[in-house]
Amino acid sequence: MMKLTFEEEILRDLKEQADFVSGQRLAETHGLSRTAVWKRINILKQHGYEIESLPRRGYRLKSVPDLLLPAEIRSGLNTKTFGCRIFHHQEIDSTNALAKQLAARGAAEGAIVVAEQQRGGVGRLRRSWSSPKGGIWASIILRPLMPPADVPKITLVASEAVARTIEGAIETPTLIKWPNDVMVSGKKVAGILTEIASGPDEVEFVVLGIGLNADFPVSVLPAAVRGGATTLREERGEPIERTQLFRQLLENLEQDYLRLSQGGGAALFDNWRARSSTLGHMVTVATLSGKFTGVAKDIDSHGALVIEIESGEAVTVAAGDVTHLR
Ligand code: BT5
Repeated sequence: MMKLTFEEEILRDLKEQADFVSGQRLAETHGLSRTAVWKRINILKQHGYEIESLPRRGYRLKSVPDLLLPAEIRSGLNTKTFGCRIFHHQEIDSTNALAKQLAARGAAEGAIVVAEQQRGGVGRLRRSWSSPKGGIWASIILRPLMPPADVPKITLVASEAVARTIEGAIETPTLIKWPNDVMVSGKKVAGILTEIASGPDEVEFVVLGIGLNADFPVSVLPAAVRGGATTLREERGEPIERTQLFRQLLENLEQDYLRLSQGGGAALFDNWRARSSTLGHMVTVATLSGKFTGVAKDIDSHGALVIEIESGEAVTVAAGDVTHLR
């Protein structure tokens, strides 16, 4: 378990107690002055927690905001480094952009940027990613000890972890369209954008960006995107509690990332294959060097897609957009 900040500890105490908790008691428990407790309570209030205070009785938590606040995510989070620091923003251009800046300035592995909304969310090839309120828009800083050529494996493994988490939450089969589109009922519910900073032989850092359409109706997405997209709320027909989902996501992601780092890639790739909606199908893949049509046969050890084209020849594509033909 991660070390909690004083605010997080005070919050935990308030949550455990339906009634008022005295400032004196909070001060004694945490070795703080009563003024220091009061300051922390004010910080919590600024974050949107509704806390009642009464002279002589102390403090009582009235409500917790429906936000992906660090204190909410970190309480009960069972990870080693994922979430060691969480930078939360109400609104941001792109969590990946900020995470890259933080990583370049030395932020530790496992530090996360998360936002309630993005103004300029990005997808692959600089496409735009719609990021309204109610989603989970997050970027995790990684410092993997692997050659740059192996980084695509992280994306692949992460897409399986995202899909598994979603399937657990909504109890609906969740598949992956190569390389990393997470799909429910044939529609995209989550996407992943991995960005890398590296020298020729080693990785400086990786930013793993995850966009998950969680708790909003599809109708808030732009018309051009709506047809091919879905959200967890839409699929389940009721609101989705994001904090618990995000914690589960971080736990699953970290577990697989550590397994991959320790040489467990083969088994993780098998999990990906089992969830793939692409393998075995006739597909067209649009790549920067042209289009290929054929049967998607497998992924290679780097996660590239192997297609058998009409001539019977096998073509391997490292990146591209897949259309399923049948
Ligand atoms: C992706 O790109 O799927 C990667 C998306 C990664 C977004 C996360 S959010 C946190 C982090 N910060 C960022 O700025 N980005 C990452 P790609 O495969 O290129 O898919 C992009 C295409 O998906 C767009 O061209 C649209 O057609 C469609 N799209 C856009 N927004 C969508 C949404 N919310 N849900 C489903 N599809 C969407």
